[in-house]
Amino acid sequence: MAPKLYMFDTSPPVRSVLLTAKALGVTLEFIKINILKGEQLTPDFLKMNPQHTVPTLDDDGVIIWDSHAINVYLVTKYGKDDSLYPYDPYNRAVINQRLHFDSGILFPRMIRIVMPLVRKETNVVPPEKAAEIIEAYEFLEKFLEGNKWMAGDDVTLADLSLIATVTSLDLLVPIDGKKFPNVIAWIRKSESLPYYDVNKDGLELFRNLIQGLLKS
Ligand SMILES: N[C@@H](CCC(=O)N[C@@H](CS)C(=O)NCC(=O)O)C(=O)O
Repeated sequence: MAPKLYMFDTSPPVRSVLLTAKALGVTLEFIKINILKGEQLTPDFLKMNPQHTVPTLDDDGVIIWDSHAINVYLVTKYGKDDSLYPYDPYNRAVINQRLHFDSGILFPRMIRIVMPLVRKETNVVPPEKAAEIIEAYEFLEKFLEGNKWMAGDDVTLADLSLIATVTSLDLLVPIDGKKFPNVIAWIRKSESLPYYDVNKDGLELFRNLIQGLLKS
């Protein structure tokens, strides 16, 4: 039985799981939850995931949430090798640092911009919140110095998590190619990955959502 993924297409963490599953060749059954309509707040969903977030994975009764935890689980359980999350302690530590950066810094900074827009409390990206994103781009630019990918010479989970967030952030706080050439080059390289297409549809929906919420 294919693992079930509770998902919402525009969500960057959901798209990182789509990328990981496709990279691994794992087929998922998709169960769409419209978080804009509060469908993640039903008693049944809360019983499964009290944090009421997508993505949430149900693999034959094993419930996992948080995209980073799901991605590590998918590689560990279904990966033919460890290339997306190598066992080497140093390499894995670098990947973990990038995953925690995505989870603890980048995504929360994005949500602090997106939620007031979705709640229609504002129709702009406030300069102080944009500055936090620019600072995060500076970190990413440094991560890529001397590296082909986010955590070294090969594509890893660090890339598959961060690309979904960064391509979404670019729609809120455009990435200046002159200041951040490494980040732009990494995005272009990621776009040529054979499984990148699964980031595209949700990203377009996110673009439409954001364009409808920002003052034109
Ligand atoms: N760190 C989590 C973040 C998940 C998250 O906050 N997802 C958002 C959508 S992008 C969500 O489900 N929001 C609905 C809610 O919090 O009720 C992950 O990586 O999965």
